[in-house]
Amino acid sequence: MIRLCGFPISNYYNKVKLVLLEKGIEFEEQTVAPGQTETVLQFSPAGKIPFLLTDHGSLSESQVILEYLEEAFPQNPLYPAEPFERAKCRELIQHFELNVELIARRLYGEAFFGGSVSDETKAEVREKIGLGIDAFNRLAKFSPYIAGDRFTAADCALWPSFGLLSSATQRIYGEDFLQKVTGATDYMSLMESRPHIQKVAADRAAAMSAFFAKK
Ligand SMILES: N[C@@H](CCC(=O)N[C@@H](CS)C(=O)NCC(=O)O)C(=O)O
Repeated sequence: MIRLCGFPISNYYNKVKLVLLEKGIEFEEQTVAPGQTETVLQFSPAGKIPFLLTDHGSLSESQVILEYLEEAFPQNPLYPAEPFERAKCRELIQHFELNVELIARRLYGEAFFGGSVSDETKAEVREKIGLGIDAFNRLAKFSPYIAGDRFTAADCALWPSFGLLSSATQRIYGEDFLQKVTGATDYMSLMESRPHIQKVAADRAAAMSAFFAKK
């Protein structure tokens, strides 16, 4: 049995959850908050979520989990069959996560969690996200999916981050940086018509209401 641990407000959690749903893998969800506690560290050595519990042991890092799921459960493949196309699909994920999502994440403390971010950081992040999005625009196809005419792991990985990029930049800069991603508006509408995206979005909305009600 596969158990997905973490919480549904996390884009990386939702990335793995979408893959599990799209591939039709049976799984359970367990709410676990990230943290430097032995309860988490024994399964996820940096204290981050998501992590996976499998019959063979635990696995951390969402992209590693995606690769594992694709190999262990070949049904409903989420990567192209041809090696170069597979690599291009991974290239999209890596570019966006490293050069946009990880940079935008520096805003999340102020955008979502009541913290504050310095003006210097905001200016630096604005510039770097701009460069990251320019790079991503050179690669992304949106025809109609991120990697081309098939729904792939790139859609599972990046759709959850697109929403966060959009809300965080609107809150911090009063400007929606997702609009700078060419084709993103039509893409988001297309994604919303998919049942598993709808499920992940509904679970995320419920988790967010519960999370912010507690604060
Ligand atoms: N590279 C990791 C990133 C996971 C990550 O940053 N998760 C966040 C939640 S979205 C977290 O656990 N943050 C707590 C922390 O950084 O200590 C992955 O892909 O799984």
